[in-house]
Amino acid sequence: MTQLATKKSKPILKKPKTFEVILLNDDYTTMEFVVEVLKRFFNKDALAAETIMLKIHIEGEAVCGSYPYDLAQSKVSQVIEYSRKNEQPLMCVLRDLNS
Ligand code: TYC
Repeated sequence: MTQLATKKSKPILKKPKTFEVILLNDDYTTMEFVVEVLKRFFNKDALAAETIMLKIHIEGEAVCGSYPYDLAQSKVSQVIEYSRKNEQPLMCVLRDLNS
């Protein structure tokens, strides 16, 4: 059987879009609570959580992680819901890095 030579097309590999999840500083949320959030929702160890919390406290914000859209959005919702349940005004937002 004769085999036709077919030109292999180059696979189109799209870079997965990622979205940064950012925590914002405020004057009322306790430092302990922010450290707990970083460990619980962003899987940070104690040292990383403390370092990120202090960065937010000093600089106003910090990136806690980068995820595909659905996961990033779900982290934002979970952090805000958990904060309100614990009577903390902590704010968490998404940043779109793709444009
Ligand atoms: N600035 C807060 C305080 O002095 C601590 C804090 C840190 C709040 C990080 C929010 O995302 C935050 N109690």
